[in-house]
Amino acid sequence: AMSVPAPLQLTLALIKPDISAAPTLVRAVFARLSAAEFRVVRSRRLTLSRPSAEALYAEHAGRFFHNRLVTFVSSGPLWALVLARPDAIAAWRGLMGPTKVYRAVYSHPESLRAVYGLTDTRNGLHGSDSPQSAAREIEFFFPEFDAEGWLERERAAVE
Ligand code: RTP
Ligand code: MG
Repeated sequence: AMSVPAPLQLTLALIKPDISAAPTLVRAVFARLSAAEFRVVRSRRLTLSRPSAEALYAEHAGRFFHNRLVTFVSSGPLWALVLARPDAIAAWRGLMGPTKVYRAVYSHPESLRAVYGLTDTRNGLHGSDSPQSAAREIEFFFPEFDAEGWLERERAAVE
């Protein structure tokens, strides 16, 4: 019997300034994500202004870490990536590991945050946490990219 592949999904990944400033680390992250069978559908390197970082993380306004988070993500270059894979949202969060680096180190020592994260804030990477946030964040970084059209064409191509 033929197995039915899970449908492709898109997610938005960020390589944060602690990693993006170091080309060797960026290459290591790209090697890990391609080994995990993610496809990089769109990518751009950019530096966010502080107001843009505040807009990106508006959901965390009022949290105790909001100011240090916004300061950090606008402090240097980012890589923004649209990643495609079956179950991409959960798979990318799994590859990143837990938010807090000390947890990542103890419970998921192979995860990207365990290997490359520095602190709870400077944890190297971001991944969308739901289909809704993936759509919002893809639009935020790639307003010209037609995510639904891309998925439709990919699905049609495998049928
Ligand atoms: P992300 O949004 O970056 O993928 O991370 P996440 O869902 O795992 O974590 P979230 O709760 O959404 O937090 C967003 C980012 O805020 C920073 N943070 N710092 N205790 C702290 O200092 C603290 N807690 C969170 C991290 O950069 C986290 O990824
Ligand atoms: Mg989050």
